[in-house]
Amino acid sequence: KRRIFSGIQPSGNLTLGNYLGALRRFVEKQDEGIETIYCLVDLHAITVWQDPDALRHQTREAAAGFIAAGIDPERSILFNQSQVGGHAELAWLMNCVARMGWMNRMTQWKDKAGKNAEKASLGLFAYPSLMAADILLYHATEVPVGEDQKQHVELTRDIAAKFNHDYKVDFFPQPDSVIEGAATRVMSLRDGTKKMSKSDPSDASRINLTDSPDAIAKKIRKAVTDPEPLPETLEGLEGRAEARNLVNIYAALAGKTPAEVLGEYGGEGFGKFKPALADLAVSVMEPINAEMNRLMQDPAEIDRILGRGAEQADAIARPILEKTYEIMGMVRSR
Ligand code: AQP
Repeated sequence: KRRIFSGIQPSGNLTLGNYLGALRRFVEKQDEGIETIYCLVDLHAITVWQDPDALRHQTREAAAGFIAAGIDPERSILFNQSQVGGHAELAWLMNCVARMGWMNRMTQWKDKAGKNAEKASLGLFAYPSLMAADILLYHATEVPVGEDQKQHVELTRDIAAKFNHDYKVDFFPQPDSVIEGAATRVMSLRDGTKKMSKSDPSDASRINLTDSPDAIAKKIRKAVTDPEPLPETLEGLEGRAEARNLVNIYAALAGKTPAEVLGEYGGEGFGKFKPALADLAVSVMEPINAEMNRLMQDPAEIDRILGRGAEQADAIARPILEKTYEIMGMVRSR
C-alpha cells in the first residue's frame, strides 16, 4: 500500500526552496489521492538552538503555510512531530541499529557541524536516525523531498535493511525518495552555489512564504547575476549558477521546462527577465501569503488541527512501534 510521509523543520520562515522542492509536491501527492502524512519536525529543529517562543510561532506559521499552499487537513494528516511520542521512541531504537560511521558520512552533518563538530549537539549528529524513525514509524513507501535530503532517505533504507536482517524479519519496507520537478534544489539569491535555506543569516538570500509582494520583487531585482543575456539553450547555462537558478525558479513557478523558458527569454537581459520573474513569483506567492495571514489570526484553530492530526498519526504509529518493541525483545505488559 502506498503511503507518503514527509516533513519540514519549523526552524524559520518557509522559503521558496521549501515550497518548490517539497511543499508543492506534498499537495500534488495529496491531490492524487494517495494517503499522505505531513509533519512539522520540531524535534529536528531543536538539533540547533531555537528560541522557545520563536519555535512555537514558527510551528504555527509553517502549519498555516502548509494549509495555505493546499494541504487539506481533512485529506492529509498534518501534525507536529513532538505531539506523537513514537518519533522519539523509535528514534532511540534506530540509534541502536544505525552505525556511527554511517552518520559520519552524511553531508548535511558535515555542512552543519563544520569544523566545530565537538560543539555540535548530539541530536544534530543523530538527525538522520530520527528522520529514519519518522519514515519507518508509518511504514511509509514514498518520501517526497528536495535533492539535499536524498542521502538521508537512502540511509533510512540502510537502517530498515539492517533491522530486518539483524532480527530476521521482513518488517520495515524500503522507502523511496521522490525528487521531481524543475526546482529540486533552489539556490540562494546571493550565491548560486549555495542552497536557499531558511537559516541563512542573509534574508536577501531567500524568498519567504511570509514576504510581501514588494519584498519579493525587491529580492529578485537585487539577486546576484552575471552581466550576460540569457542563453538560447540549456548548454549556455553551464558555469552560470545564478542565471541557471533564476531560470529553474521561473520554470518551476510557471510549470514549464527550463528549455521552454529559454525558448521565451533566450537573448534577453536580466533587466527584462527579472521583472517577469518577480511578477510570476508574486502571482504564485501572494495568494498563499494572504491565506497564511488569515489563518494566523486564529492560532487556536491551528493548534486544534495539529492536535487532531497528531491523534490520527499516533493511531497508525502506535501498533508499528509496539511491534518493533516486541521484535526487539522488550517485555510489554501494560
Ligand atoms: N533550497 C531548496 N531547494 C529545494 N528543496 C529544498 N528543501 C529545503 N531547501 C530546499 C526541501 O524542503 C524540505 C524541508 O527541509 P527542512 O526544513 O527539513 O530542512 P533543510 O533541507 O535543511 O531546509 P532548510 O530550509 O535549509 O532548513 P534549515 O536552514 O533549517 O536547515 C526537504 O524536503 C528539503 O529537501
